[in-house]
Amino acid sequence: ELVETLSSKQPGVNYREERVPNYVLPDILSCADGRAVHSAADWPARRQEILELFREHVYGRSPAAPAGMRFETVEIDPKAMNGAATLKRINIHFSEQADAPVLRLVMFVPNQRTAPAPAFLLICNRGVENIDYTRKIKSDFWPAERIVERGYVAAAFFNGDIDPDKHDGFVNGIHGLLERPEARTPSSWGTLAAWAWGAARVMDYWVTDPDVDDTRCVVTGHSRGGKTALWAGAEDTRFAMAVSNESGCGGAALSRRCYGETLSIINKAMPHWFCSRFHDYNGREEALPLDQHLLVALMAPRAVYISSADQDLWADPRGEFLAAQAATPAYALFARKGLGNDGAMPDLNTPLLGDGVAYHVREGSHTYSLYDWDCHMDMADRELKLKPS
Ligand code: GTR
Repeated sequence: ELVETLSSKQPGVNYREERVPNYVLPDILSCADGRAVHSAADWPARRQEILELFREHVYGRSPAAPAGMRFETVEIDPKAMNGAATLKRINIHFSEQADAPVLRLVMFVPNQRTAPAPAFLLICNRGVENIDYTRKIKSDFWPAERIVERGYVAAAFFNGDIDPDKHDGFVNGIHGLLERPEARTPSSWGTLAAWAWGAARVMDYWVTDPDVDDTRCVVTGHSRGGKTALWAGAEDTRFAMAVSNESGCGGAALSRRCYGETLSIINKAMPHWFCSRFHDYNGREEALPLDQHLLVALMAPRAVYISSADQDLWADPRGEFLAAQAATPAYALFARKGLGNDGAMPDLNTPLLGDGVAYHVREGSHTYSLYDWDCHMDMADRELKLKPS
């Protein structure tokens, strides 16, 4: 029924499984020169090759942190959330220029703990109000109280602090600060890469913060934020886990399926998100030297969680599941089972918490819900806190 409605509303967008083209996914364990990857010892070289493919063809190449970066403590309130947490507001500065972008990191550190705490970092793409540090505005999009209750630092920053979510010719935000537009190439970083770069700068700060266990940090995001979280986890291996909620096209969903949102649609609507070379594959997904299962594989052997919503067909839940599953060979190199299921998509509201890789599809529409957060934290509990499962 949903397929019928969507198909009639969006002619030209495929919502029918039987119309998914036949495709062959690039092999995770075959190097460009034809050599096969046999063991964990072979993985770093192959991983580097895959990472370069994504930099070159999808997200673009990002610069290093600027030498002048500094961390400013704006506020510390040890009695936040009725005493449950310590609020820390940290501004990450990239330059002394007056108009330079500033990443305003919000953190609630659980007060009930005996050691540095593991952390969840949300790359917030839904406005600063959803990460309100005064807690006057609360939303399931960032259930900070619940995250703290479960023993994690609830941390977030607004993506717009790093780069505006519009096609401005890359003259504003961090692009404007760190590069000259005329020096851009087809593989220069786009806006998703810039947001992911912001997450890495939070990690730079966290390694200096004794409240945070920097070996147990999770990067997460929803939709465009979920695409970004996967790329952040791929680029920065200091993240022990990445979570992609309903990230869809250019995130967890396989591009070759051309189901729901496609490359042509996304690159036209959001020309600033990816590197310009990605646009060369509009309508020619089969020519891509990669697909998004390789992005999931870049997390191996670290943990990754992919989640979908059954009404969010635009993001291709099945394509997201198949990418998570297709990453298994990379995990197998480390004697990890990955999703480790029998090949079928799990039932609705039945999270599949595998060994290193997790997936769920819940009932409902396109949003980051409390249910999603709880499942993601269940997986983090197992993968990072080593609680008996
Ligand atoms: C849409 C876009 C999706 C998804 C979504 C969101 O406009 O087509 O890829 O990222 O925005 O971020 O909510």
